[in-house]
Amino acid sequence: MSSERHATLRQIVHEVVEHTPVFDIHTHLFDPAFGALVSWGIDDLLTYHYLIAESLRWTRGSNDFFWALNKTQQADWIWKQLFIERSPVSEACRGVVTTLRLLGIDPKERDLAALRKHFESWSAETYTDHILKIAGVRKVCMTNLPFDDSERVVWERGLKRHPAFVAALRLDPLLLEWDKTAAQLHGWGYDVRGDLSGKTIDEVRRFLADWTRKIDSQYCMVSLPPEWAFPEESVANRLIQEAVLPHGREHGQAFAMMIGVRRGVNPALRMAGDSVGEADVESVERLCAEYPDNQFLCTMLARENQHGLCVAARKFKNLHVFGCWWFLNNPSLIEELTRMRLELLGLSVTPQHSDCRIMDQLAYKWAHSRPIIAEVLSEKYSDLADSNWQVSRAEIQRDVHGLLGGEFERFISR
Ligand code: FIX
Ligand code: ZN
Repeated sequence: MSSERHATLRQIVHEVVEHTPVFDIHTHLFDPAFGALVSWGIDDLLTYHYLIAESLRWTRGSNDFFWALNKTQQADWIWKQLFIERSPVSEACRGVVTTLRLLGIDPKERDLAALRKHFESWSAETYTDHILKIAGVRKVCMTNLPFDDSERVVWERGLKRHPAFVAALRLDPLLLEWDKTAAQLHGWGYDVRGDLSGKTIDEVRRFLADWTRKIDSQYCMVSLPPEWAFPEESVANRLIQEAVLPHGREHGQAFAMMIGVRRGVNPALRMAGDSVGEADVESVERLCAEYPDNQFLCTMLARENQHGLCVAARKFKNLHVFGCWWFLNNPSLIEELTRMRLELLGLSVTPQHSDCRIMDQLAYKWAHSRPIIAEVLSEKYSDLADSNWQVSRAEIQRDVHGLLGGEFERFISR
């Protein structure tokens, strides 16, 4: 194909990827009906835990001074460290600058007090709709934690849900902190015992069924440490095998595993103190092999695991790989992973989720990922065109819809 036709194809692919609405399959955002739990605006953007970790690198000694500040003061301090005293080149810093641009705010005066004014006139509801439009996001999946008191009361009180927000049931406390969670479940009227005896498994299944219905969950999920192994005798594995997977088969809930996080490696950073470790892909393969009637979603945090995970997904059709999680959500790694995944898995993958915690971040995270996905995809279409396989615009639109959430919807509805 001539270089001119390659250029036209590339332009069409970029256009299609830019304009295709996304289903963002894993975020920590809340439906605006959750009120005070919704995070948005410049102070929340600046106090994102990625930026806390980056800014505290410029200090010596204890971090206590930072934790003693209120949110506005923390934002002031981070702004000074990462945006005034040096240039904001990291991906998380660049995200703030991109967000301001997409909101139509000119940051060139570098005046945080003036920037704050732009966020004053919105409510959580109007702001959410504004951001969804700017980001081109059609559906947002939350991470829902009934074990968290402030979230549970909202579900129990009842809420009028925003049409773009769907729920997913997060199971970390159930699977990883069973002793504490058993006491909680007991207090809510589930007849469970710490040693899993008696009616415990049935009662955990009753709890899962109750909350799946209450929140209309799309899937259930857990984050796991790199040491997680299957099979292996552990409370988490017993609960997975005897409660979560039977529940998944009965209620059509895929089980998402986010593997490779080492929590609290530096407790002085609080929620910014988690790290990464290489995990065991073979455990994922063994789980998929033993439970062919369950659907598994998986993302892994270590770069070293990405190739093995793609190969595992080639072997098991009940395994769907998603996202460039957390420390992988950087342009160079998104490109590498997306290329590897398309080459090994074709279009049966969800290349990206945003993991946003602050509503505004939807704008930058997708604005940063879309051109990379488009570039890799257009390279693949160009290679095909060299052998005279021309893709039509409609075919490109079909493919991109699949990559940006459509394929995920098909996978979880099987
Ligand atoms: O466990 C998770 O879902 C992680 O994504 C978060 O806990 C993490 O803090 C995060 O925000 C990563 O992007
Ligand atoms: Zn997350």
